[in-house]
Amino acid sequence: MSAMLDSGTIAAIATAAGEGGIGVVRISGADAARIAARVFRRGARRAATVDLTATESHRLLYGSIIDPASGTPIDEVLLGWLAAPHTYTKEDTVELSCHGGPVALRETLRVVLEAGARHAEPGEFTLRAFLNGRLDLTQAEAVLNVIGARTAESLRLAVSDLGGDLTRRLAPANAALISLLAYLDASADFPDDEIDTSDINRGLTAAEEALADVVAGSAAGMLLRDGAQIALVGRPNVGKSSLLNALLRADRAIVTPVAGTTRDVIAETVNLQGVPVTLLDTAGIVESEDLVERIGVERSRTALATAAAIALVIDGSVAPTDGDFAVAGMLAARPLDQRTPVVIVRNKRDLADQVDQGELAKVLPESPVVAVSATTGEGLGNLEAALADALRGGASSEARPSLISSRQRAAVDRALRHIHDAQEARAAGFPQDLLATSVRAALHAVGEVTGEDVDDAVLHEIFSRFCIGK
Ligand SMILES: Nc1nc2c(ncn2[C@@H]2O[C@H](COP(=O)(O)OP(=O)(O)OP(=O)(O)O)[C@@H](O)[C@H]2O)c(=O)[nH]1
Ligand SMILES: [Mg+2]
Repeated sequence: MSAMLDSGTIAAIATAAGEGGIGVVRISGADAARIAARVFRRGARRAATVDLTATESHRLLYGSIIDPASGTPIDEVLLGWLAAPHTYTKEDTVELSCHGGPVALRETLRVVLEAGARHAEPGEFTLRAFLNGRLDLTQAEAVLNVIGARTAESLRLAVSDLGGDLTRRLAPANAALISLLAYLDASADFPDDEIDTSDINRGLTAAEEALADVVAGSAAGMLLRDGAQIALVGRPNVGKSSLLNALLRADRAIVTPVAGTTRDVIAETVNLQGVPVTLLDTAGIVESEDLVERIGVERSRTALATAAAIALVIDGSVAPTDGDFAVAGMLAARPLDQRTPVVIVRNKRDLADQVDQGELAKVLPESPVVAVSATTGEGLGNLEAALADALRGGASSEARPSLISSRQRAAVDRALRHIHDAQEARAAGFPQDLLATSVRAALHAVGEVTGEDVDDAVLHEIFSRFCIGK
């Protein structure tokens, strides 16, 4: 980490590995202009060197990268000159847009490093943006989520966090805690004065409500970012694999009229109302003598344990069998803390004779029943909505700007705990300095989210998740 905090000029390939139309080598730091001038020759004839410090900022120059040791041209490039402070890092920055071949980029980076830059650590450009005050920590972490976004919805959320929405939503809690602390400190200087406990209560409640509001939006946000797994389970032949294919709109899993077709767990990702969902198609659950089938059933049970929601598939055209009751009973018998929500899927509704499934539905009284046909696609929209609801736990689907990492969530939870401690201390009539200690701890926890109050180890943990060049 100490290497990451030095102020030398850094460089890295900023674009993804592999071949592409263009690839970018980025240089940032006080020496960026001087280093670039050593390896860049302007114009088609590669004759002129440039003095970037005398060049207007935010301009593109056409020319070539040469190896200054031999004069050999390496690539034809566009050089972007971005003078501090209006850059990603707030430092002087040069972006060399090369042809997007791995060798052209590697060679360009090599001569840039030989000319005096140091190879950047993962996330070091963004770390500098943070240390130089261009981004707060919530925005820096949002950069990761913009890059990693898997659906348009999760991208929208990450981009709003990029603009500092989370910090703005934390601001009222921050302000309430600061003024409370000032009040407590001031009254500590005048111990004989009566303090007004209703003021203290009001401050604590305001901070608590602001934080609770942030937490309330976070589950939906985390779901959009991280996605979730949904397991399709049921006895053999009810149409689990057919449903997987229908939801994927692709022929992924093998479907046959033979019971026991699926032997292993098949995982595929779909976009379910903006949530990136991994669907797990499992082996039909039966008592079996066959070794492979037994292993498959075992894996189905494991999938049940990891999934965030379960689709119990039944065949709506026949009366529920002992097999159906066995699977439903197994779901109903899960211990309370493992009761992920279940949606009962009555498949094969295209078949003429639909049979009442009421007795089976009684085994799982909380679960909604959705009728679909994997064959015709009827009812699939309802099924997607029911599954998305199950994942959201009935909470509103509104995705507010929200906590974007479990680290931030843990810090806010900590802040809430300290506020509760303060409330208890006040109610019990404890001395004010004890109260102030809890308020100060709460403020520190809020500061950890935004990065106002964060230590190197946490920074290292966050920025090491970035790719090199970002
Ligand atoms: N008519 C009709 N037939 C269906 C429907 N869904 C599945 N089937 C048929 O039911 C049979 C079993 O389908 P699968 O998708 O293989 O069933 P499964 O639950 O994955 O079975 P296992 O992998 O053996 O556990 C196949 O012949 C499918 O064509 C449906 O909605 N309507
Ligand atoms: Mg199957």
